[in-house]
Formats: sequence, C-alpha cells, structure tokens
Amino acid sequence: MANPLFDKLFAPHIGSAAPFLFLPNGKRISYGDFLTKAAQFANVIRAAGLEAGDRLAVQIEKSPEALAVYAACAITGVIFLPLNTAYAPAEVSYFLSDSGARLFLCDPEKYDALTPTAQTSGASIMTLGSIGDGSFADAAKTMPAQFKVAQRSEDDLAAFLYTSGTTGRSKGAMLSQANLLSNANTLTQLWQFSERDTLLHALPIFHTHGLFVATNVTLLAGGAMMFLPKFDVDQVISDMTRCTAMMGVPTFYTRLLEHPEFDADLTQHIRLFISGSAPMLSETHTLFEARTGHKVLERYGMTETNMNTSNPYEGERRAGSVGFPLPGVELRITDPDNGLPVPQGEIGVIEVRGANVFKGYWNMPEKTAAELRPDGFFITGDLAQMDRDGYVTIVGRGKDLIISGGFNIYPKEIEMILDDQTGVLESAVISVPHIDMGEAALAILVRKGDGPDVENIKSLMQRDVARFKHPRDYIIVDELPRNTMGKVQKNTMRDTYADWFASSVRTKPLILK
Ligand code: MCA
Ligand code: AMP
Repeated sequence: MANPLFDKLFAPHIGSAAPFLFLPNGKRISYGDFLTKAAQFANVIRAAGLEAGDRLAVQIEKSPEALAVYAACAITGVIFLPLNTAYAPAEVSYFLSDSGARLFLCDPEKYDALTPTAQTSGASIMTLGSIGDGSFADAAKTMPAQFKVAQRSEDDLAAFLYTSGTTGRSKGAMLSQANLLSNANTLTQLWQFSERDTLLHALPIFHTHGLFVATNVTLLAGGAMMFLPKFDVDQVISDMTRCTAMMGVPTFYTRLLEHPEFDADLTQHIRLFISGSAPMLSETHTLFEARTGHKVLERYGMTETNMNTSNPYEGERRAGSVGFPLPGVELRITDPDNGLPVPQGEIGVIEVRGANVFKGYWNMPEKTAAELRPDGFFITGDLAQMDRDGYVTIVGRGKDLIISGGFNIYPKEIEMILDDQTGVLESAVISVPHIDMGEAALAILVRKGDGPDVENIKSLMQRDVARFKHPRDYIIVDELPRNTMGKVQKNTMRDTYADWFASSVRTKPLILK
C-alpha cells in the first residue's frame, strides 16, 4: 500500500529513538513516540467516521500534539486544514462551512464559544489542548498504536490552507501530496538540511512557513526542532546556542537585533538563518551581518505555491533579492496587461509553474481559472524584476495586500466591514510602514452625517475579526483622493500617511478636514 506523504516524511522514523522535538521545558520527544501518538490520533479520526479525502479543521495552540494531528492526517489520508488561532468564531464559521469539514478540533477553553459555530456548519467538534488535554487527546489514550495507513497517490490532496483574496472572500488552496513533497525535497537539498540539524522553530504551524517549509524539511532530513510555542525573543535567545538553523519572518530578525544581548557568540552554532513571508529590508540584512557575521538567506513563496525562489546556500546571498527560481520551478516575469514576458530587467508580475503549484481553489473554479493560466503558470500578483545574473527582486505587489509581521491582511475584507458602519460613507484600508511588523493597516474613514463612532467599530472588530487584521489606527476625512477616472488613489494615501507609525501609535482617531 502506498501513501507517498506518509512513506517519505514519516515512515522512515517509526520506532526511532532519535530526537524530533525539543521543548522549552527541557523535555524531548523522540520520532518514535511522536509517531505512536500520531497513530493513536489516526485511530480517533477514523473512529469519528472520517475517511480519506474528508476535511479535518483545527484551531489549536501550537504543541507537539497539534503537529501530531498533521501526521495523523497523513496516515488516514484526511485533508488537514489548520486555522490561525487568532480567528474569531465568525471567521471560523466560514472556513468550516466552506470546506465542509467533518471534524473540528479546538482548544478546550474555546469549546463553548465554538460549539454553535461547528454545529451550524455540520462539523463534529472535539478538543485538543496544548498540554495534551481535551476530549480528542483523552480518546486517543485508549487507542492502539498501530494503524493501517490509507492508500493515497501523489495527486491526492493533503491540506487546505485558506488565503484571502482581493474580493474579501477567503479561498481554500488545495495542496496535493506532490506539492508538499516536491518542495520539501528541493529545499532540504538546497539548504543542506541533515539529521545533524536542530531547527529553531518559533513560527506558528497553521501557515506554509512553519508547517510545510520548517516541518517537512526537518522530517525529510531526519533532524530535530527546538519547538517553541511562539516567538518570544528572550526564549529564542536562550535556546539559540542549542540550534543549527533558524527560519523566521523579518520581524523575528528585527526583534533579535533590538535585543541588547543578541550578539555573534549566540549565533556561533547556527549554520543558516532563513527569512521569508514578507520583504526583509536591506538594512536588516546589513545590520544582521554586521552583528553576527551571518548573511540571512532570503527566499520567497506563497500559500498556493509553497516556495518559489531562494538565495543560494553556497553562492552570493544578495540583500533585497529573493534569489533564483528553485530547481524544478519555472519562473517568468510578465506584463500584467497581456501576460507576455517582459524584456529582461523590466518590472512585471511573477508567474510560476512546477510540481509545487497547487491544484486550485476549493469549489471556486472561476477563481482558479483567473489565477492559473491554461499553460499551468500561476499568476502570483507579486511585482518583480530579474537581473542579468538571474536574481529576482520583488519591487511591489500588484494585489491589494498588507503583510504585517508575516500575516496577511486583505484591505477589502476590512473595508467591507467598515463601509457598513453608521457614520461611514466609504473607507480605505492602506499599508503603512511599521517599525516592528514591517507594515501595519491604517483605516481612512469618510465621514457620513455626524461621522462614525470609532470605539464602536473597535468593539465590533474585537468580536468578529482576528486581532492581527485590526487597523492600528483610524483617521476620519471628508473624502478620499481620486484620479480623474474616479478611482480611489491608495498610492497617494500611502504617501500621505507614510510616517503615521513612525513614532508612537495614537490612541484617539484624528480628524482631518
Ligand atoms: C500579533 N499581533 C499582530 C501580529 N501578531 N498584529 C499585526 N500583525 C501581526 N503579525 C497582535 C497581537 O495579537 C497583539 O495584540 C499585538 O499585535 C502585539 O502583539 P505582539 O506580542 O507584539 O506580537 P507577537 O505575539 O509577538 O507576534 C508577532 C509575531 C507573529 C511574532 C511577528 O505575528 C508571528 O509569529 N508572525 C509569523 C507569521 C507567519 O508565520 N507567517 C507565515 C505565513 P494586542 O495589542 O491586542 O495585545 S506563510 C507565508 O506567508 C508564505 C507562504 C511564505 O512565504 O512563508
Ligand atoms: P501568503 O498568501 O500568506 O502565502 O503570502 C504570500 C505573499 O507573501 C507573497 O505573494 C509575497 O507577496 C509575500 N512574500 C513571501 N515571501 C516574501 C519575500 N521574501 N519578500 C517579499 N514578499 C514575500
């Protein structure tokens, strides 16, 4: 019986005493023990009535158990659907209904709040806490540690990851086993991961970066991870000397640089620092090298494609560039108006094709068709140029997207909520530079009548929208800048408010005449 994802990532480690996860409390979990837990989880999933191809949604804190659910899905052929722990019940509700999830796992303390959500969408609900508590974990205790692995092919789906769109409605990116395995193979080789590596893992495990890039590479190489619940700069600093590699978003690196104790000595055992998910400023690259002697390796990817480009491991790593297309990934830069390749050196949209590119958006054939060309190239929406040496540099985004601390905020989703509020005629949510998160969302509200009650809007956001998506400030104006065609000029607003978060964040909305 074959199941490539399981066979390549997990099967080689069955019964192994080698360490897989090191935890901050000093505990270590071997590969063998991790897979025993995963097999027991697989039996619970099967007992709950799920079959290969069904969806299992999880919104649980990062823990070894949470990762074992991913492994259990590989064993059962069930499609893994991780959700950001910051999502509010109203947001979770959409993901459960849209995906048709059969089972939903949440943290025990969120059980009451999320039970109506699960019921409405028709999913069963069980709980799994970060200390291995909850009804799912309890059910696993009495389950056998053996499981008959589901037969699957590389074309079968392994995961759904939801990604928002410029229309404001989230789309489920369908990722096949081949999508994940091809990228894991390429990255493991390119970045030279081996069983001697311990990866400092402080990323969340509900996105491509922390889940697939970090975890699949470690599994394939047979290495270990220092598995931290979140990025806490003091914790990261205290564990760094035990690790050989780190992956992070640019905010990780700027926060390390701000720490008075962060120096070259702490990084002496690390052979590779990798950054991605958001642009890293050239200045951060330079400061990091000056402080530690390490050149950060920057790479570029997307939920729909996994990783597409990387700076070289051995060659020149260029600050501000995302490097070369990965082996097996075809990359072209095209004119957004006609889809034709632009002359070398000119700016266009990145399109990619390869085994890494997803299967399409769940139940959205028209959106899939709009973003995948008939010849199989995926239109990323990222604007870039390629120099004579083949290095790709991202210069902007053709899509209206804010990337804050590595999390995506789609302005349209927030604008639709703001436009519905009393006293708001229309709104624009724009990206403004932020010293810690790289970018932050700023809301510009056009007054209607007496104008909006910003405190009310904040309460509504608190209830219905994940915290990271909240505008960090609100500005009330009489009108938005428009061009002669009547189109709202977000570029003009981005320039006007570029320094908004340069000093401190205001607590009261500012009214501009
Ligand atoms: C937390 N908050 C945020 C963010 N994170 N607000 C905006 N943007 C964020 N990214 C909220 C908190 O809820 C909190 O709210 C306040 O901001 C400050 O929190 P703080 O304690 O400073 O934040 P943190 O908990 O330390 O988190 C910051 C973080 C985290 C470590 C940068 O966001 C993070 O781990 N980001 C990584 C995201 C990631 O993995 N992205 C990969 C996507 P309050 O003020 O109410 O307390 S995959 C991807 O993009 C592609 C495929 C790729 O190429 O990898
Ligand atoms: P997501 O939708 O979370 O998969 O985010 C993918 C987006 O993150 C890409 O389309 C890029 O806009 C951005 N991104 C990822 N890595 C980088 C990078 N190294 N530099 C600039 N942007 C990046």
